[in-house]
Amino acid sequence: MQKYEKLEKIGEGTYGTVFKAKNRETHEVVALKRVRLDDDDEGVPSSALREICLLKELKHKNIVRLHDVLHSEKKLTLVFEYCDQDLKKYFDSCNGEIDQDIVKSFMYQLLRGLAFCHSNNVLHRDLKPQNLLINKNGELKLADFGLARAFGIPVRFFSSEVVTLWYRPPDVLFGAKMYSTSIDMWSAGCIFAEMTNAGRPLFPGNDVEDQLKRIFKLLGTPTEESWPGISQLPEYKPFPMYHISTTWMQVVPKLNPKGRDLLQRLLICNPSGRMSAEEGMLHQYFSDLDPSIKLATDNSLILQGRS
Ligand code: Z3R
Repeated sequence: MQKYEKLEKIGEGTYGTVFKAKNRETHEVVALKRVRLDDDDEGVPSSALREICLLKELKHKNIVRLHDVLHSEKKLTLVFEYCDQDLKKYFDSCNGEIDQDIVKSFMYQLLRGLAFCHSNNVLHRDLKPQNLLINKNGELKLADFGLARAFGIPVRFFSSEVVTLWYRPPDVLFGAKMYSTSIDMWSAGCIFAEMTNAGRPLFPGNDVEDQLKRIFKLLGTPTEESWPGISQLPEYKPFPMYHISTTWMQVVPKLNPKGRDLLQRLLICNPSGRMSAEEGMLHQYFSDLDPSIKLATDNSLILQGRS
């Protein structure tokens, strides 16, 4: 750890505090994340270490680079690429106004990062504005990819703050354990709506029941017909049959019709009906995206070794 000079604290993540730091030799600025595990005495499980070391090979311009994994005295510190701010802080600086061309650029980069990870069988499982990082030049990068598989998603942060349910899909809220890429696509939809509304969350639920109620009031309550197998999910419970009474125009007034179409294809209760990241990038909404964003050379790289 002498390799890095710790600077200011930049956030409280799901697994521990994040600090800005400087490499004493190269002067490179990085983000240090000290991972606190439930039972520090037991040390870091070898399965988690293996997962994390694979993440070092996940290299893409829309994924925050994991430079190094420091493991000593049963403690784990992850050394990440530094970015200027997270999307939540960016919203705060927008004062309720956000340029819809910036939303389009961010959404495209979010889908491109997701498409890359999903094509390498890596899921995020806890996407939210706090782990979408942006740079002054308008680049968006996804942080904390793959950490949920390595460490699990706790109910509370180590700091006892409650982990948000706002971006969680209905299948996971009903206890589904068969995680697939569709979990991240729901979160991407929630974040898309939040971006177009300059930081107002779409489904700010207080607990699992309230979260599901908010979703079903907007999208209609799913049935065995619209979602075969729903009633067999481990924590399924019936909900009143809500009728759709709000239009997408009311929900996302700043978003154009093509954007509303993309949003509706992401926010589908039945996970098998949700659009994939690859399909999302090809959606008509992006037909007039600034070509410099679309054309930026795909310098993605991943070493083999993951089944
Ligand atoms: C890697 C993993 C998590 C984070 C990283 C890098 N950088 C973060 S959080 C960050 C957050 C801000 S600036 C950099 S903030 O000032 O906007 N909270």
